[in-house]
Amino acid sequence: MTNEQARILYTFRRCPYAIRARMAIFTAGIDVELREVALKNKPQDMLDVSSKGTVPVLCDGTTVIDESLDIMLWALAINDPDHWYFRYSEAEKATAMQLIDESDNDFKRWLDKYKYADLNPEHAPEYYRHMCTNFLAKLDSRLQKQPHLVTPAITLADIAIFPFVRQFAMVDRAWFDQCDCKALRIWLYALLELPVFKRVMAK
Ligand SMILES: N[C@@H](CCC(=O)N[C@@H](CS)C(=O)NCC(=O)O)C(=O)O
Repeated sequence: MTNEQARILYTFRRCPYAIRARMAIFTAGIDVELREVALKNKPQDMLDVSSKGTVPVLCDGTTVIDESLDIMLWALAINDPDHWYFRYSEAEKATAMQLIDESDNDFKRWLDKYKYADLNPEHAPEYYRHMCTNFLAKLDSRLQKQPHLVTPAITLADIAIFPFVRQFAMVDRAWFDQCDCKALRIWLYALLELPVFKRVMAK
């Protein structure tokens, strides 16, 4: 994409994928025109550029990026002032990508079941919550050793994963606030205070 072309980001404010993409775009200082999408009534111009019909989608008329992690990497390749990605060693990069992959796939599947436990009556909500905690305990044990997931400072992995942990916490905040994952709680609540997160979530 060239800097001269108008960029559009199709987004949905509460979508964790869109949140992480927007945080990277905002941190990189890239101008985009935000188009808030109703997921039940997706605009045809968005479907014309990306037929899979998920948000976020970034496009500039010629190039389309319709995976949130790719949007983050694209933005940080342009400008990474807080060193979220380009200071990773090869080993850290591999760790980050493995954690994000686990979050986006296995954890996200259980999270959806936990969030919508009433639509998944084969098991009790506590079962789905327990399945989510397998991944959360792994994060917590990393966070007991250092304040962020891959390095002591915030990096891509933290930003890519915390919007999903936020969703988990929101299902039953009272349970989350007293669960064993204390380091995870401290990490999440600190990230929720980030100015870039507040900026992205502002109406
Ligand atoms: N792998 C995609 C997943 C994006 C995704 O699933 N977004 C949800 C909203 S949070 C969506 O658009 N779902 C389509 C729908 O609900 O119709 C990404 O990382 O961008």
